[in-house]
Amino acid sequence: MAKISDFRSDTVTRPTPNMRKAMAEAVVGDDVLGDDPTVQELEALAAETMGKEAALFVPSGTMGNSVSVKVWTRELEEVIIEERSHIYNMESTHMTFISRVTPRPLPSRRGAMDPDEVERNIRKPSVHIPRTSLICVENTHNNWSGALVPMENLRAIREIADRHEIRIHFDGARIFNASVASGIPVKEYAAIGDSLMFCLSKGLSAPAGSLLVGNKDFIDYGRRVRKALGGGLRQVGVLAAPGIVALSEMTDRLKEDHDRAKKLASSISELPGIELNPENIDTNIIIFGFNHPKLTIPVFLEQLKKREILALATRGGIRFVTHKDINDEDVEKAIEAFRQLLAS
Ligand code: TLP
Repeated sequence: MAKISDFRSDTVTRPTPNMRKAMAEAVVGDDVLGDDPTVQELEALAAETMGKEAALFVPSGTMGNSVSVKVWTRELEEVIIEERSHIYNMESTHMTFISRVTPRPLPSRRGAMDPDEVERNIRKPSVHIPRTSLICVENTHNNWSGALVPMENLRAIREIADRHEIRIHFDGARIFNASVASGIPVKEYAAIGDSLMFCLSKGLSAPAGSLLVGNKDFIDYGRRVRKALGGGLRQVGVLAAPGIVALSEMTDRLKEDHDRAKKLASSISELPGIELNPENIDTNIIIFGFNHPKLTIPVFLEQLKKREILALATRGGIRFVTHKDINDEDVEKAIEAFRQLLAS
């Protein structure tokens, strides 16, 4: 059987042989009772890597973001958030559903909100008006085609947050992609946020899990919120063990994914129907508009599927993501399929 080239997301990555081995050999205990040494090792490694006091292992990125918003906010408060962000668009409305706060979405330049506009939108409470208590940032920015948000922009927003005594939560699901693309250490990104969430289960290829990092009080309260949301797991060292492998062995190779995404983007950008500036591809996500005289998006995706190439329709276009289980041959196969299908 021909290999399926699965470009739908970096979440489809399978665990490596070293991860499988680590899972089989993990020393475990009941983590809700604080007894799992492998989870403790992963949390210590995560806190150390990000330069924060403490860390919490959570089942998913969505739960990490939900816990963070819940810890930093109260009812009758508001959260400033970029309008295409994952938290606002793709996490089933947990801001209102769990935290009971209103999002205040702001536009951006490829994920970078204008700091002056952020400041103008900070609201002091009155009988009519909620208090702004949190700003959320995201880097790399998924729905902006994996854009790298500039460090100067994040620092400017941090400065405003400090001036107004507002917290920042950083959705760093792909923070290692950001670090590899920019050369800026993850600790510097983590310093922007009072809390940061990052995922083990995307480009780093672990089967599940994300980490929250922050100060000890944030993590202690976050642990209680995680339990309340049903995220306290028992012998979960079997999932923390591949997470340790992910952090120790899988971060440097992300550059390969970025190079392949750039190759794919520059090879297809001139083809009829493709609306894509390859210069906007900073990391491993390619989102392009599709406007072909003969093919619709669903028909094009179906044609690709017949050639064992999977991708996703996304708002306004199509998304291709490169990752560990996509190699040069998959990229060549996709380029060839684009050429044949779009020329015809
Ligand atoms: N993103 C997923 C889907 O939800 C679209 C993907 O395939 O890219 N923050 C960011 C920036 C994310 O991209 C994601 C997942 C999450 C948070 C949530 O992580 P999970 O899926 O672990 O809940």
